[in-house]
Amino acid sequence: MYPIHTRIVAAVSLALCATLSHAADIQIKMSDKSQTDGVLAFDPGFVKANVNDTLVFIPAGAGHNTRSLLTPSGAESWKSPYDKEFRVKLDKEGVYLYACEAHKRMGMVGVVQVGNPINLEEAKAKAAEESASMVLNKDRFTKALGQVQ
Ligand SMILES: [Cu+2]
Repeated sequence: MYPIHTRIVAAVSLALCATLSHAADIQIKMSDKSQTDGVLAFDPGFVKANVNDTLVFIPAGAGHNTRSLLTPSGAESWKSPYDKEFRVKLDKEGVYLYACEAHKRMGMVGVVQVGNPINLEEAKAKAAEESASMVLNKDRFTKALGQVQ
């Protein structure tokens, strides 16, 4: 028989695993060319997530990063190093906009919806402002935001 404290630790670990198993990792590739969306793209460019899920940005080409452009009230902004896998925990509901800093003007941007899109109007306004300075893929934000529901 294991000592009592070992059994308690095991029981607590098990309970913790059961809780955490509801949270998912959602992979987003930072691509030179996406299968579905053309050159210089986050793939997928739109994801719908639940609170406590984690985005995992994965380099699938060189010279990309991810930086938030808009996050819901109370959520932390982020800025990743270039060419590194990067994780973003989503702990507030709402709409998130982000871009690759090197290729924002080429429309290398993405949208995440977490739970209810409580700040959708604000996100649309910010997306329109950012899209105005893009020279390529100008409709990416509009297309991604069109999938919010
Ligand atoms: Cu890039």
